[in-house]
Amino acid sequence: MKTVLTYGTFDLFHVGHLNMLQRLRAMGDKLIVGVSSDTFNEIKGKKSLYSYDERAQIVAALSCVDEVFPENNWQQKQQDIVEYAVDIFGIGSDWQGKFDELEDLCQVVYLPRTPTISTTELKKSLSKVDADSILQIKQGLDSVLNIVKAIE
Ligand code: C2G
Repeated sequence: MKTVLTYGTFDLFHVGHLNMLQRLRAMGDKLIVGVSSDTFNEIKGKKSLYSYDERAQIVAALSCVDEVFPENNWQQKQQDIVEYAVDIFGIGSDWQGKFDELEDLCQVVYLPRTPTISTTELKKSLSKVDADSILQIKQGLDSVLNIVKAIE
């Protein structure tokens, strides 16, 4: 039984997250995921739209994920690897080299991220849509106002 471990925030779950989890699961027989707690997200400088419970529920529902637990700090990885008898620690290439010290405990792999999608970009495009809609409504109101003024 080969156990794979990874961590992440997984906010606004998208295909980049799914690709990573499915590829990691394919490297072994069991995939365990440490989902960043809301408190740890603040330490990471991330503000999630979904709470830890919602993000953990979504990740746990995936057929490629066998177990989910909270990631509360940077330091717990060594203990988690021992506790879960992890064979492979894997994470995206955006973390290249950052967790090499774990090689004393298990194999460490960095897999390429899925390009052109990220939670940050999703948030930006969603907020932009709001701004565009407000602008359209304002332009509509301005034209109604001009018509009213012309009639007066
Ligand atoms: N990911 C990806 N492709 C994307 C976006 C994300 O492969 N387009 C991967 C990341 O590389 C990471 C995982 O999906 O392996 C989760 O990404 P995030 O939710 O952004 O998590 P992150 O902030 O990287 O947390 O201690 C480690 C940290 O908790 C990792």
